[in-house]
This record gives sequence, C-alpha cells and structure tokens, in this order.
Amino acid sequence: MKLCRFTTATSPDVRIGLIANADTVLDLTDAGIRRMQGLIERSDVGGELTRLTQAGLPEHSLDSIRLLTPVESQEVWAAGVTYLRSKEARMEESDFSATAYDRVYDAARPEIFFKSLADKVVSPGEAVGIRRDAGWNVPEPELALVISSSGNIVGFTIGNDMSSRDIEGENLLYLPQAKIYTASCAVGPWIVVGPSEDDARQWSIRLEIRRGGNVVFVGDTRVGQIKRPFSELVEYLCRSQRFPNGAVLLTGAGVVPPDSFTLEARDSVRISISGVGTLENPVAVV
Ligand code: DO4
Ligand code: MG
Repeated sequence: MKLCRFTTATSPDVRIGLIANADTVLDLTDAGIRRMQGLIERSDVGGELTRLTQAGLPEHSLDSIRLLTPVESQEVWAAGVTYLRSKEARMEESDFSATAYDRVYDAARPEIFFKSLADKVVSPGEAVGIRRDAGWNVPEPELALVISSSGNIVGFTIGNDMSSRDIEGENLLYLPQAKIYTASCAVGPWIVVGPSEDDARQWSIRLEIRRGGNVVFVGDTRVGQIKRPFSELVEYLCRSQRFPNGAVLLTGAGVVPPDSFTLEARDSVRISISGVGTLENPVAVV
C-alpha cells in the first residue's frame, strides 16, 4: 500500500492520500487524517490502511493531483559506503581520503550523516540543486527507510542524495558542504507500506539521466547489494539519539556515473526502484 502527501488544483491544503490503484488516490481528509505521522506511528498501520481503503472515501485521479514529498516533519539522514561500488568510486576520487572509505566499508560502525531538515526536502517534479561552486555534481539514487519514533521501519521510499564529488574528494572534512546545500535532497514519490526487508532486498534500483531529451547515463543495481542489514543501520542511527517525529534514512548509493560525468542545469534525474515507483526531478544551479 502506498501513502502520499498531495495538493489538488483547487486547494493549497496538504492532503494525505492512499494510492488505491495505478490511477486513483483516496483522500484521507474525510477520515480526519491530515498528517501522516499519526498513521506512521500506529503499530497496526497496514491494517488501518486496509480499513481506510474500504471506507468509501473521495477519490482523485493520480494525474490530477500534485504529489509532495512524503517527508512531513522527519529529519533525513543518510548512510554512506554501504555498496562496494560507492567505496570504489570514492577511493578513486580522493587520494587524501581513500583509506577512510576503505576502512568504513568494513568497520563495525557505519557511516551515517545528517542530510536534510524536512522543510528543505525537494518534492517530485521540483528542481534538485547543483552547487554553483562545484564542477563535478552527481545524483545518488538510494532506497530510503521510513522510521517511526520508536525505531521501527514502517515503509520505503526513494531518496536522491545529491553530491558534489570534487568538494567531497578534495577533503573528507568538506563532506557537509558536498552533501548539504539548497535542494540537495529529494524524496518521494510516496511511502510503500507492507514489504519486509527480504522483499526490499529483491528490488532493483535504476538511475537514468536525460539531457535535451537524450539519455546520457543509465545504470542499475540491486538493493540486495547493500552490505549491512537495515536493522544495523537503523540501530546505529537511533543510538543515543531520539527522533520524536521519526526519521528517514537513505541507505547509500550503488549506482555511480563514470568520473567523466557531471550533471548540468536542465538535466532530468529519474530514479526508479522496482518495489516503490519513480522519483523524477529536473536539475538547477543553486
Ligand atoms: O562518504 C561519503 C558519502 C557516501 C554516500 O553518500 C553513499 O555511499 O551513498
Ligand atoms: Mg549517498
């Protein structure tokens, strides 16, 4: 089942929707649901969503609504160097920091970093940013875990951990500048509730980048290539840290364009995860 946040053409109010089938969204407003958090915090969220599908709620066609990021008030965090491909790419980009990436891939403690406040997260269709002071910018297509305040994985969505590789490669201490800036994090298009980690590990991730209508990069990986169990990533995220609004955790990138590739303004970044859907954003200089 898929939960979304959306607006309609006739009202700027943010609504919560349940995607009933490929074309239709059930509007949960009439059931008194105006925020996602109450649903995400329920221990029986799957059962509650099933009940809501049978409640005769008003419908909208998916074409007629504007989807917003499903990140409502959660902080967004990200795990890094969870795929072998990510470790190798980062070791290539930096002599200076290569051993750090090598070590963290095998260390007991994963790399986990803060990525975005909720109100800075980019929605589907909005522009993601490339920094004006960077010359080598890439998207990072990542499965995102939606986590309740008690640390349970409630669902899955898609994240784009936009990164400036030249800034990150110059010095590891510049990582926050390479990763956290205006429009550097897109999440969407909705949250899939129900699948287990074993289900998610069967999913494929595809990154496609278009320029002027032509595909200039396409690459694939499988979620099953992530080295660490999701429970381990979540356990480290929640160690000595409370998330009263829950959290969203991006699980790392396993598709990295070749070193000769950098994004340009007006490119389109399309990330598809087989069990979730597609997150698509144009690119703008920020
Ligand atoms: O250590 C740098 C960031 C790693 C990352 O974002 C990733 O592997 O996805
Ligand atoms: Mg990443």
